[in-house]
Amino acid sequence: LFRPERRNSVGLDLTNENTLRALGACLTKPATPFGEIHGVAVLNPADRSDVVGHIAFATLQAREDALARATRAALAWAAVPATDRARMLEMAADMVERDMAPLMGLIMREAGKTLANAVSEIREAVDFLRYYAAGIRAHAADATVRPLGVVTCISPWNFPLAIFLGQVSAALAAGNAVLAKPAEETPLIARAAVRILHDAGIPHDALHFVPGDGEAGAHLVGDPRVNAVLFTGSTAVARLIQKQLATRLNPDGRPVPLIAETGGQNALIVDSSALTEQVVADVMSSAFDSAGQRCSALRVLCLQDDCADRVLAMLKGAMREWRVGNPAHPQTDIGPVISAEARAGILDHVEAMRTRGYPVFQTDPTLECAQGTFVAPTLIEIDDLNTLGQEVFGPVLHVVRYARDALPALMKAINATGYALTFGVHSRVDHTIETLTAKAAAGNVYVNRNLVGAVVGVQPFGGHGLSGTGPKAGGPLYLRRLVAASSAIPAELERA
Ligand code: TXE
Repeated sequence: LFRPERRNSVGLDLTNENTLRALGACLTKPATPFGEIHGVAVLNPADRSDVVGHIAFATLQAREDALARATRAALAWAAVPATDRARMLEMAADMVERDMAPLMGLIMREAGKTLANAVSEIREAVDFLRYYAAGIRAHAADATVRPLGVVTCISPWNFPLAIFLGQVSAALAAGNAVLAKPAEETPLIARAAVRILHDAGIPHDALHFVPGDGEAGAHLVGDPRVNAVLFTGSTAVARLIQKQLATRLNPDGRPVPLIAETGGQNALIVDSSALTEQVVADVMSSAFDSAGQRCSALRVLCLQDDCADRVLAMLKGAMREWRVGNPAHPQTDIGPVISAEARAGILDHVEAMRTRGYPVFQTDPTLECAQGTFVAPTLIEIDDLNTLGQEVFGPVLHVVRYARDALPALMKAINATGYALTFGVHSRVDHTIETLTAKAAAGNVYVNRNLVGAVVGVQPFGGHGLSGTGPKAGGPLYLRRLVAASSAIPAELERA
């Protein structure tokens, strides 16, 4: 019940020999790494001896060239009819689907994702491409929809294909020239995505691949030729970007738009009427899937005191069942965290909490984990949400018990973290569900199910406060923020 392969919806039959053979070919360590041997080596987080490929970071001069060329190309790209832009993005979606197996292998090796996670990420990427293509096609006849100019896209490593392509495809669909800076941890999958977009017809001058670190990101944000920034990553960097853009105006007189999607201290409230098995299955996937490296992931599980022992006993059993290990093994449930630094930060937090006297429960990783940056699923019992502090981006779940009459105070404390991304409630009492969901500040609220991210076109995703700013990804307002004159987009979409 609690293991993902028994309930995954990716449609891959892991008992089918042909499927496994095709996957095996993608995951085997090749004799020579992916791409040319030039630049910095990118290592597989599950096995640091596996060099996935090399990347040459863009120099200052290369970034300046990209800025100049994108600025010159912006007008020409804006003049390409929206239907043609849409067609190119749809062709790219077809190509991503065609290249699913090698892309999957690359995501698994570069980002340490499991098979199920890699497949669902590719599906999400394809959905983003088609969704924004359809979005701009719907306004193709409207000449008042004018692009902004040059858009910088800065993406993270935790969805190295889906978030990267989501940002880039939206900016391109809206007719903007794009500077795409992927996370330094996952540049190879981004490079593969950019090649696909170029092969699908997007001109090289309209889409520039600019790999680099935070300094490169700051350069691409700070340049006055940049007319909008799309960012997903940490709250701290989002703040820096906000400051950089604070005093700038676009030629249309409006502030330079920033769409930022950052982290969360996402909570789930479980009352004693909830179905324990369902709660545990949802908690497992919300807190530990992708090794907890999702902005939507569950961080704080709030259990009503009279059901807490029952839920915790079953939860610990489920945690023991999940296999932590190399994603190349099809039975693996949890892969590594992205880097040694990330692992050290997560373990420091766990040790600090242990030292402060909070009970810690942790499962044992398998032996193969010695090769990579793994963290076993961890549960920390706390007594107060004030002890939480900053988001811990890994498979670490905090648990707090509450008494029924303390529910309003608990909801207040959840909102008071300042983050507002996802929130969930598990209950079979309508009144409880209605009261809590009405009070939750979170951008995305879930009832009797797991906490997840975007379902493109169905469940737009995003938060506010410390969790981000701007319209939700995969929703109708996202494109609107990327054009200068947006009055053409119907008001009913604004309210959607
Ligand atoms: O993020 P950074 P990191 C959170 C999570 C994680 C923490 C740190 O809590 O532990 O952030 O992760 C680029 N100007 N999330 O260090 O530094 C950087 O190169 C412009 C949540 O990876 O924010 C990368 O491309 N850009 C999360 C991107 O920003 C800058 C996903 C993200 O890096 C920059 C990832 C600067 N000054 C981390 N500094 C989510 N919301 O899902 C860095 N970058």
